Amino acid sequence: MKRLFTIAALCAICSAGPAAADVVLLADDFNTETLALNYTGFANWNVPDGTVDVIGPGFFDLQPGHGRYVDLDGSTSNAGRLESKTVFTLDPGDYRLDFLLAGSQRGDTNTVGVSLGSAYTESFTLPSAAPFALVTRNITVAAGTTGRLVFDHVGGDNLGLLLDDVTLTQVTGTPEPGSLAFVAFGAVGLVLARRRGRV
Ligand SMILES: [Ca+2]
Ligand SMILES: [Ca+2]
Repeated sequence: MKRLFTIAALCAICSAGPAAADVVLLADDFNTETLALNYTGFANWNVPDGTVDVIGPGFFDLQPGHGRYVDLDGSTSNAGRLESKTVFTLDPGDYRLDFLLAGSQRGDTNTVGVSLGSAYTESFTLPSAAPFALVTRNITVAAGTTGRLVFDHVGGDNLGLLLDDVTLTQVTGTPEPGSLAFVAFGAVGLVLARRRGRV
């Protein structure tokens, strides 16, 4: 009978509503944007300075296999500033920024400044041949602030770093329901094993 109660308790844990999980504040693979030079029609981004290009299959596809993506130095000899339309409210806590960045693939070394309000700023310099590689940064916000996510490319020779798959996540630190169930399973298994040992 006791075992039935234990199993019932376990099932209650398994079927409990989902715990608060990480919150995706922005996720963009650029695949629904239009292939175009000096593009400004982004769903999630403004280009308040310089220009950027959206390239991909059939249109200057410098890194095949990633759908559409952004050349951060467009075609007006004035490198672009790609700025999230959203001004994020950053409460104290942990955040994670992920994006793919590649070299220009056209023979030059390039630099982009990446920032999230006053919470984070970093400069990336990549050689021409660097393929798309994932950049992940864990950002801890100590005092609440607000800000846009910005990719601000340096220079202006129409050959820029390539950007794709940008994701900004608020990390809640709350365990996923699956991991809770896993812990519960372990505990119940231990209890049952001990009981069997006594019998
Ligand atoms: Ca893409
Ligand atoms: Ca360049």
